[in-house]
Amino acid sequence: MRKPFVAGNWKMHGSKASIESLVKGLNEQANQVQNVDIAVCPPAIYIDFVQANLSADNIAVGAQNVAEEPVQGAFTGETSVEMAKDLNCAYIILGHSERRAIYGETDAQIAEKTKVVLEAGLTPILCVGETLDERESGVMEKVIADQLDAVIKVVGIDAFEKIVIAYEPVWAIGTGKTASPEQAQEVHAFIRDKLARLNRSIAEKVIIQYGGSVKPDNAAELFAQADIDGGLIGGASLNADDFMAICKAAS
Ligand code: G2H
Repeated sequence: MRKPFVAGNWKMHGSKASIESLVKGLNEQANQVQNVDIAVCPPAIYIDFVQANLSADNIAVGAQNVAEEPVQGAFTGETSVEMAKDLNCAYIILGHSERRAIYGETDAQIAEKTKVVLEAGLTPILCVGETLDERESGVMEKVIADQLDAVIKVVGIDAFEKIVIAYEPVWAIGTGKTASPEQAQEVHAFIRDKLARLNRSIAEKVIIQYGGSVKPDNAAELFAQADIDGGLIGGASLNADDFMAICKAAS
């Protein structure tokens, strides 16, 4: 019922040369993947270059973050959602754990960014997830519920019809450790149940991606879980063969 969605989060990786070759690989293989929504999220400075080189019409482009200020202004170093829209981005990753942990983004800021992205007509990919400490001390569900509640408070539950959620356990990000399919499924079901208490039909439709060391050899098992609707892929999205293998595993 839900169409799987796989997005590549390139983080702060790449050069014109490496991106040209990565996009060439994606163009060559994209037609092998059916019935999966696909996006790539390059560093902002390369978005236009990716758009110029990407010929695969089943791959959308997104950004990894935007400012809370939607349009323009004196905000040195920031990128607005209107700028991302101007470059034909369809998605914006928000609240990635690296934004939360390294740049101090708060639940309230992420909620505000979600609002401006929705108002611009783009789709937020809202990241939530717990640290290892939080998991081990038994507050995992509370942490994830608080991250979701902050956004629900600002945009309302109905807006989740237009939001993609990415569950990314912080301890599994870029570490080579993946949540087991059962561990991931348990949290995905928790997220869907939480939303269902507010609006069952939206909860059934919302796409919940899994992110955290997804690779070609573990993707199929993760995506086979009932509440896992695709993935947000970091390291493995920098290799066209690996990323396309993961996209195929979602179909
Ligand atoms: C988690 C993920 C992509 P990786 O951050 O957002 O990265 O697949 O490298 O763990």
